[in-house]
Amino acid sequence: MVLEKLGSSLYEALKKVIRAPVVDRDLVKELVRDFQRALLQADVNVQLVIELSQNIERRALDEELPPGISRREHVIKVVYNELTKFVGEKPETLAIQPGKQNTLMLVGIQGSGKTTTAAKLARYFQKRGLKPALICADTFRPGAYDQLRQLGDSINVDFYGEPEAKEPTAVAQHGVERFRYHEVVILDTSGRHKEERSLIKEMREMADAVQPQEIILILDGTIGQQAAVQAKAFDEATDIGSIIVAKLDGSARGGGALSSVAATGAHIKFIGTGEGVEELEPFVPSRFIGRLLGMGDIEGLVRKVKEAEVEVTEKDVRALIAGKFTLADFYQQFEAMRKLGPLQKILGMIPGFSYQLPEDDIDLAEKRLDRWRVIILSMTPEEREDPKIINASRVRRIARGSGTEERDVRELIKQYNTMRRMLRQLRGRRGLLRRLPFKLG
Ligand SMILES: Nc1nc2c(ncn2[C@@H]2O[C@H](COP(=O)(O)OP(=O)(O)OP(=O)(O)O)[C@@H](O)[C@H]2O)c(=O)[nH]1
Ligand SMILES: [Mg+2]
Repeated sequence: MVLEKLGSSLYEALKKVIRAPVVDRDLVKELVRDFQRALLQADVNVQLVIELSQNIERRALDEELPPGISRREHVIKVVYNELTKFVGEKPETLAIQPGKQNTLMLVGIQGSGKTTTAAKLARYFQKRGLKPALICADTFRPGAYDQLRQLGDSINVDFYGEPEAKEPTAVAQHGVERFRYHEVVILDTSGRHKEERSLIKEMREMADAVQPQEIILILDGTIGQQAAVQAKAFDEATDIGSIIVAKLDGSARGGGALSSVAATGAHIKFIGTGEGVEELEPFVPSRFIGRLLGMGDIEGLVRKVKEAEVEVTEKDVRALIAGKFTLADFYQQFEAMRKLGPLQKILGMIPGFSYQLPEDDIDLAEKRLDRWRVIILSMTPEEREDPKIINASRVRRIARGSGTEERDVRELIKQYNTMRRMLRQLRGRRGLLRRLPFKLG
């Protein structure tokens, strides 16, 4: 897999920095050269490679070190930042309004992966509790109807198509009408050769007729830097809202496709990583970079660099470990966690103690946090001080009062108990505070 191959060569390059006894100018230059080689081999655009490596070199060598940060950590942080900037800072998702019909129209040239991606998207939304439907508006390729119907059947998603029809726009309209109570209606369209005017015309006509919430361009990741050219051409012809890059498994040119499309400022929302319906991943730039760079070690180091910038005083730590740790404290910890708060720091840095705070998509975590806020607000002060007293009937009352489900309330209490147990264990370890591997106060 190319991304892994690119990743492993970037990682090998970084490892030199991690292991070197001293990080000096020569080593940084060597790192930059290794990076250039790895990126060029993965088909990343030369101009981009030059820009990226110049930025890394300049910042790694010239920037002043923040207090408490070694040159080594600084270089790693710079590499991580620059790579993240390179593919986009923030993850983007498709905006779907639950309870409404959201029509997504997939377009792209022949064989780019539209039909497969249609089914993957349906599966993706189905797993998130939304009601999807699939429409085959490809009247061009024989077999298109059966292909999508079978995919729909395999994941139990409603399907509409007209095997004998000649007018794709009419089929699309009928389908969208039929599925007016479905939340995510996915329109699979036909592909042609990229030069064909008729494809663009058909696309426009259909978009005018069904007014999709979003037109999604499916690009084949194996075409490398050409992907950016295609993205531009489609974008000029119609209102492309999002991009999905398919076939990023197995492709030797995946690095080129992703980086060049990202560089155009287009919104890549998912990547396809296999033929199966599950093989669709939200495109999260930072995670992608983490993976490219060999994950664990690097992320840990980057985190350490960031954490060093968060102030934790010895008093905070003592209070947290020795204190009562009520539900209200717990809630505060989660709020703080959004900013990489002390608890994560303390737990994460203790040798042999690797509890990870739940790390969902940031989005989900924030939704959960909002839910916990209303749940905790619906408790009485006694319950907040002493959650042990929350029995089944109290759970019911709290759920009703906060407009949540009983299982949400129970989940909150469970998380709280886990964390409280851990803090108690910490308290039991003698001399812990002295052993903490970071400076306090
Ligand atoms: N390895 C891999 N193969 C994929 C991926 N997505 C699609 N494919 C394969 O690519 C081929 C074309 O995919 P389709 O989904 O039929 O492409 P399409 O754009 O609908 O093609 P037309 O309808 O002919 O325009 C199929 O063999 C798929 O199995 C992916 O992410 N990884
Ligand atoms: Mg198709």
